Amino acid sequence: MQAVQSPQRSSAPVVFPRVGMLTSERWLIGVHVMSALFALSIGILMGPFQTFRRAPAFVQAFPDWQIPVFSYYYQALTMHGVMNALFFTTFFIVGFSYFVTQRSLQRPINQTMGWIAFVLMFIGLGLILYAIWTNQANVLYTFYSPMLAHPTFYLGLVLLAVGSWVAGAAIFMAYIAWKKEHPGERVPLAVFAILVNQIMWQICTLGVAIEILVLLLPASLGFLFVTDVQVGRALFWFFGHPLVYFWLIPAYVSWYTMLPTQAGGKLFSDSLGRVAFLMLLIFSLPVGVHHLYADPGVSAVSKGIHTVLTFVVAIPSFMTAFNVGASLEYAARKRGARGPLSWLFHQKWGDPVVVAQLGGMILFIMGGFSGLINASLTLNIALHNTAWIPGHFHMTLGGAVTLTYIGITYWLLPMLRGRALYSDKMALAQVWTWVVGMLIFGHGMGTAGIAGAPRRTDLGAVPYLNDTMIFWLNSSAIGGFVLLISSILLYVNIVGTLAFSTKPYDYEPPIAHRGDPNSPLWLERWGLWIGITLFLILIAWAPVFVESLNFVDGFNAPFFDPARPSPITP
Ligand code: HAS
Ligand code: CU
Repeated sequence: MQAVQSPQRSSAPVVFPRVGMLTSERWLIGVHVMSALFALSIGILMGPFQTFRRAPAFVQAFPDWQIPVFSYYYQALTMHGVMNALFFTTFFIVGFSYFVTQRSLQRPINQTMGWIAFVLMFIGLGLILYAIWTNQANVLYTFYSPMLAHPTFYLGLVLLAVGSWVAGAAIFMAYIAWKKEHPGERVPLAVFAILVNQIMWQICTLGVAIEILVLLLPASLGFLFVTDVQVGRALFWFFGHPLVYFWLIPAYVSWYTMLPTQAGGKLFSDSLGRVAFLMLLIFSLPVGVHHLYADPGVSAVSKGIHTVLTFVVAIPSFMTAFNVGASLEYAARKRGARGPLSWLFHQKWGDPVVVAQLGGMILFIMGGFSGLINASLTLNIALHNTAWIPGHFHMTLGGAVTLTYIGITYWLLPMLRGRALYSDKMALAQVWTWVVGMLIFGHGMGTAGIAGAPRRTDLGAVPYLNDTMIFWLNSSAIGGFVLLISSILLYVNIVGTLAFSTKPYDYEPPIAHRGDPNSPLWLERWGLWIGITLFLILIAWAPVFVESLNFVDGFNAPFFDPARPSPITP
């Protein structure tokens, strides 16, 4: 990595502060990043072992293979999904959002609120680890009813959500205070996006909060014995789709507001970025039924409405591809790239921070297009319960999002520690093994899924696999093995940076203090955008909940506890 030498010349409003952070700021952000990396270290390790279990070649070679937790399929899969998708992401997003907000607005985040939020989320992590580790929560990261987990699992989720709400409130407060002092000024694009993310999050988590507090927690405490499965699933996916953009937006913050400078250029259009983020706010919420296409309790009309809106929500990502792509092209041409495609090769391919983000984009091209295939109602019916879907989300969440977060970690962690990254070469090797491993894994899963291999099933020893499925499941395990190597490289470098790095930190992250004065101020009319969002939610979701409630006659599905069947099933 190279130090950023000078402010961006061509865009006047952008200035870089000295890095000097208060110790209290460092600690608050540091504990979030470390907790995220801790959750990831558990979740990430479970992944390759899942791929081994699902590979017939592996199961034949090691038929007696047993390691507690790792080899219990649903326990390990729950640990994998919950740690990676819910805890790693949320801790990282909160820590990164604090960093961006306070450095960009040059005002501190309320420390008391920040620490309260952290403690809540951290206790949540502990409770959930207890529930899964003791084999009392084999419900996967989507925790669909009528499966039931130990109360500590749901309490852990509640604390994670409440903690993240407090964190969001602290960010809103910083923005409101900044706005009072800077009337008529544009908020920097990075903070604009963080605000969009927090608004979307505060709205969507209401769905899952109702699901947990009304349907699941009372049942796991023994007060409720029956449920309505369709209502539970609708509440979950009201939250579940915006959740994926909650993960994506911080990665986009880096692609839009940091990568252009890191790559040696500038962002093509600040205003276009703002429009893309606003579209993500407005259209992320009314599309969740694309996860319920195979559900009998939602009408074809509702499915149709959500299909159309799902195609609309992909548009801001196409806009991002254009905007960020143009910025990368600008950077490369500034360095002398000629011809139509040579800009692709003139990137900073030796800088792990840049390469991690470019690698994320390469994976996201596959992830995004597979998402558009999922979005088509008819194609989805053929793919919904197959390995294709994990193929899709490992390219998006495991690819674009995780790799970008890793790229951010490669400068943020050294900055918080005050020491340079332990090894840039190791980081580069880590990024490339991640890209290659994820491509092999995702392609294997996708193709096995098209051939009919189911998802969420322990496949290694089942008798019904055909040769195509066997080949691609084995291939996925090779991808899993490459990802295992990548994960080891990641953690060796993290420990090295924290404990053994002796080089001083010399990398100044590109943080803008002011928004582009050319971007229209009306884009910051939050009341208007929230109003439109709520209106669309009403149109898109009210019929779904009415249909779901009417689908079966009241709450009549008995709960099922996969770990402890007897005490709760009536
Ligand atoms: Fe998805 C299921 C549709 C995006 C995550 N998705 C999932 C699940 C997860 C997930 C976790 O319609 C599984 C949930 C479960 O457990 O059941 N998804 C979409 C669509 C998009 C999409 C239309 N998904 C994401 C993102 C995720 C994510 C982002 C996580 C972060 N997804 C679905 C559907 C399902 C689904 C159905 C349900 C399936 C089922 O049946 O269960 C779109 O938003 C995607 C738009 C993205 C693009 C790509 C743009 C490319 C870019 C890169 C630019 C490259 C450049 C070149 C500039 C159109 C921005 C770089 C230059 C170099 C030199 C490298
Ligand atoms: Cu979705």
